[in-house]
Amino acid sequence: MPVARPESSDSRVIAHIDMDCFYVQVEQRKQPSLRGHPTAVVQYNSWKGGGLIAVGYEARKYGVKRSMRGDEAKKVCPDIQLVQVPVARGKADLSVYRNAGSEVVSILSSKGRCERASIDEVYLDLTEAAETMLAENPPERLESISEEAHKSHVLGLHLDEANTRDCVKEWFLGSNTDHRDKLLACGALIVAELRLEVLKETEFTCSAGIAHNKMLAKLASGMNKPAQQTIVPSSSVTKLLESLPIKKMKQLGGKLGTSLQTDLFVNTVGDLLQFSEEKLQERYGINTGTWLWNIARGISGEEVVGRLLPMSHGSGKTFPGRQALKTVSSVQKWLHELCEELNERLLYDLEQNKRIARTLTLHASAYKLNDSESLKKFPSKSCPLRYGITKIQEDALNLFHAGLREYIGIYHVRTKESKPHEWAITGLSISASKIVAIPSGTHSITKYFHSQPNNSTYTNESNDICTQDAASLSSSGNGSCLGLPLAGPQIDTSEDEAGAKHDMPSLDRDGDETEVCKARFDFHILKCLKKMELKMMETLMDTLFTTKFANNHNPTFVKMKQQIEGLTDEISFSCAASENDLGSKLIQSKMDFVGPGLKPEKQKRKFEKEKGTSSILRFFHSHDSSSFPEHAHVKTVQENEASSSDFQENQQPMTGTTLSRCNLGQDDSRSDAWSYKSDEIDPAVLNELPPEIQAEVRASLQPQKRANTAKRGSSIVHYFSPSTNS
Ligand code: DCP
Repeated sequence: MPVARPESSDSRVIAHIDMDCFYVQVEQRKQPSLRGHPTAVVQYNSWKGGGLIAVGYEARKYGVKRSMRGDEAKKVCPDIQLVQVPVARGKADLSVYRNAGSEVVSILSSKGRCERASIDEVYLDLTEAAETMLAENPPERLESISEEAHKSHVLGLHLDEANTRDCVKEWFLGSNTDHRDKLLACGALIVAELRLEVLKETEFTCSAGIAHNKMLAKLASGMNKPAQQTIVPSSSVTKLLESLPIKKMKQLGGKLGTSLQTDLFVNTVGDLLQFSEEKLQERYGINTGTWLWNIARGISGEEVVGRLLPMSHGSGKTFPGRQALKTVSSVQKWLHELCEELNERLLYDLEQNKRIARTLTLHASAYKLNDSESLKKFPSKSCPLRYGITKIQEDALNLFHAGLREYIGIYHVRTKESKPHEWAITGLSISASKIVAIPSGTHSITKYFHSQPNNSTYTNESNDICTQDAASLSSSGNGSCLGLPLAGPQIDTSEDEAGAKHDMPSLDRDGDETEVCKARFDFHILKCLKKMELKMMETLMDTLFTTKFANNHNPTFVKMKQQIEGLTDEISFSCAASENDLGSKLIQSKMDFVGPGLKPEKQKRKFEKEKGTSSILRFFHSHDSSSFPEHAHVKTVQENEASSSDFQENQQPMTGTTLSRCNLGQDDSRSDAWSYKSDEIDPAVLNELPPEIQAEVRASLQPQKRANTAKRGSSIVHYFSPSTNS
């Protein structure tokens, strides 16, 4: 099967720049007395001198390695200076390194498309700059090359030991080299200059690889460190890959590399040459097979993506050994800390770069005690990101609960405090992704919102939290308006790509923004409740079809089917209408719900609740229990109890018609027809619901735990139930 294959005669000029022992250099710049001394940076945890995370080159000469602990490093190098990584909120604070990396990026990005690949690595596409140099000022016309370029390593060059410098100079200036080599030579001259500039401006040294693609450039940048650069002419590629251990290749360090070693007896990248593309595709799939075939030949079409800023922000912490977290309250405490850091970075990004993140994700690692399934991974959970520290903390905790429910099963969670050692969390991280720029040319968020349709319909209300300047939100602030409202900003990366510095967003403190924020918030809630309704209608329909009376000759079945279809249409229509008419319609509906004497928060909740449930309520209003077929009945509390011995607490008898057991089934086994799985529901929808509702919906939608679910008194059922809709 043909797959687009990148040109093997690639003429791009790509550089990979990697900072040398980066954290150590940052610490040495902070404390110049450390310069020239063997130095390492250790994690804040001081057990056995702390784990080494960066080792300076002077210390490496003594055999100090990153895997060592401080005490061990002291043994092999008694003079070593161990510097602790900065700590904030009880965890490593990497902001000083991150900011130092940004300094470097802003220098490197001056010469071509720049991709920040990690905290201390950058790819540059220098093709245009190299072509221009070759056209206007080719190396062969130069009389000499810079000292830094002179020190370059040119792979495949047959160096005469005595005249290495002459050989390199000849390669750069020689007029007989091929066109692609000349382009690389231009690229290498540019990179040498850039590295010197980085040194001058930041005091950091870096190493570089210059090649015709990212893969080769990355390989080369690590070959001669520190403070050197390596060039990969295309004629040297076969030899380079011939002896390169397969696991050293990017993306082959894991399972795929192991499979190549054990299944195909491939030990070096060059060994892959013996396999046809078809054979590799057969074994590893079309794309991977072709990718392997290409890398064996040094071919890679991967582009340098113009990106100076990180694609996501994250804050995490590990809790090894006895530090593992075993209670929800300890998890909550740490989540609060992690969220505070994340929040600071989000606000900084907003201020500095006018960017907003849209997705919040929680990752955790965990283990279960006394459980044969303990290899099960703790599921990662995401939801739309709402700005404001309290919102982020609240959402993070909800995500954790959602993950925990899935990880150990909902009923165990319910009894969590009575069985504190059932699970243990060994790592927690919270990240913000899907980061987009507020459109360029928009100098303030207010103006951005003003430019959205219908903004003129919003009225002023100056005492809302949303009137806070986003730029001035502190870590304890409540910028809840900023996340939800930003529906669909157009991404414009032109400013970023050019490396231009953004103005600080200057938010006007006028009430319009408040109203826009609120209206969009309400719209968002409405939309997600509508989506819930649609899902529930689907479920009702599915359930209806599983009943005994599900045939088109049964008038009850036909009537109910029509009603569900009617309601579904109505919901769909109202969804579309509200989407098309965000603004006055929403504000008006909201105002309609505002009752005298209610506090704004309560008013909002009331509004959200009533708006979201109306159709479903109507459905249940129109179907009291007597309208169901005779054999459709509610399972009794006693029956439920018989099947729920593991759930003893927080239970109340189930009363009345419940949504979680909408009881269209005709006997006990059929009443299990409610088989909706929580993972079939768009998590984005669930996660946007008020937390108490989310919990109940998730609980209600666990098919295997149905019996237990039905017994809870304060359930989603009651929320939607006509009798408890207050
Ligand atoms: N780092 C870390 N934990 C790790 C690996 C790295 O905290 N397990 C940090 C410290 C490093 C920085 O990331 O300084 C960059 O990592 P590199 O792997 O690029 O290594 P160095 O820059 O330290 O050294 P080198 O010169 O070999 O690239």
